[in-house]
Amino acid sequence: MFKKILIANRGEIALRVQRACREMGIKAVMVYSEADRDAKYVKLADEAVCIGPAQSAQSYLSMPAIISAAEVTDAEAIHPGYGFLSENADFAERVEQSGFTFIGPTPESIRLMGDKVSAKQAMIRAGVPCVPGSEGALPVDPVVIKRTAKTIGYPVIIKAAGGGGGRGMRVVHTEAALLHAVQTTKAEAGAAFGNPEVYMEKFLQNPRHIEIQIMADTHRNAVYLGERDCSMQRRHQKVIEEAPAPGIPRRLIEKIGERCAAACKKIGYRGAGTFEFLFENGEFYFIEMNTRVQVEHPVTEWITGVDIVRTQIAVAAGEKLPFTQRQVQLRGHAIECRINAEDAYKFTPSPGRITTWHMPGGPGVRVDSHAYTNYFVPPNYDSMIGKLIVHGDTREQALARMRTALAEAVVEGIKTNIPLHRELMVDASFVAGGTNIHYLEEWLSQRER
Ligand code: MV4
Repeated sequence: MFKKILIANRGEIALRVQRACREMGIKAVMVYSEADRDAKYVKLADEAVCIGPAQSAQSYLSMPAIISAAEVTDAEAIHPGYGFLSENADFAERVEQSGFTFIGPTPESIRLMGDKVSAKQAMIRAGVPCVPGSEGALPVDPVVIKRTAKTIGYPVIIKAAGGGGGRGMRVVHTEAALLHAVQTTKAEAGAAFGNPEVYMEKFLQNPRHIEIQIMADTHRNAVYLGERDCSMQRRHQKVIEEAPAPGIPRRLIEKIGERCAAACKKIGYRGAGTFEFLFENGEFYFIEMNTRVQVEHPVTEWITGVDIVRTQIAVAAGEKLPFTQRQVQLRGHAIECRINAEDAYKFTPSPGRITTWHMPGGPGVRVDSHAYTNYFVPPNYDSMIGKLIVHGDTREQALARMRTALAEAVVEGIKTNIPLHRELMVDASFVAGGTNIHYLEEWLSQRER
């Protein structure tokens, strides 16, 4: 096992990885920007290295700064967390070329999945069901583009190969609007991602966003850890996640989960990964794969009993997965509310000094956060400052525990979205379960009037 790991991230996930290291008897090196210098999780680390100014581009996104920090501290491996460099194949490659272990998949896997056209082709070959669409990237011939759309049937969606997570896409309802939409999306994709390639899919109007968590080792083992429902989102930012997904028959999850695990074996995937699906009319359609640990991993940890971050570290060190598919049994229901430093209804960021941070506890309550009373939320990064996760034997019990936990939570000095969560936990449709990806935005727009 590693003796020392460098954590190339900040905030709650940096603390989460640090906790896994401590539990495993591994020394944790924290890198930090000038904006994070005084944070407690930095002081808590075995060693800490300043890697630059507050701007991410010059600190958490600086490959030379991070690799130098690993060299001077003699770390053996680098955990990238989520965001920042976590899905950057060039970074993974430079980490390994510098003699460190990248705690994640190979650069080849990251590259394969980072290009949404090659990811989809790999999944089709591996037997994972995908949204009907173009075979690979769209050609230049307008006749072929129009024929492809006609075959798929309108509405269609044009997506950038280099996009993902909601960036670089355009819905097209009529043939009259098609060619212009393709041209515009190509131009934007070229400018934003350095890759003008686009592809076409049938546009699904009211799907749910269901994702499958997988873990794979370097000994040809891959298992799925159930699913998460991440449909409660606004502008491609998830707000609430839960596991299992309400109302989806177990046999459907098992079928798609087995396909995902088989695909991992086929492409030689290692580490943690997430297959994103749209779910509509009882069918799963693959859209993208994330090659990192995700924000919402705790809901899966709770219903499976698997420590995902610990397992990431173990498989990166060459260990076999410590569980088989049969040993993964789901228990109860977990819900996560993301706590953001923002106005609960206007969504404007609210950085600044937290004067009171009082978090709930008790049975079935977990708080993953680096925040505390007197912590200063810097204005330079994502507004998420923590996650409140609950578990119950049933979804009803989990909901009751979340309501109680949210009632106990007190954050003063900055605005947070806790009031929004309190309202959503008693909303009839959310309580009923199974709302689609548009529900939260529709709910918010009706709330105004
Ligand atoms: C789609 C879609 C409908 N049909 N693809 C948005 C994020 C990116 N991961 C894929 N996205 C979508 N792809 C087809 N063929 C609708 C979305 C989408 C969405 C997906 C998941 C969660 C929230 C979303 C919000 C708007 C649109």
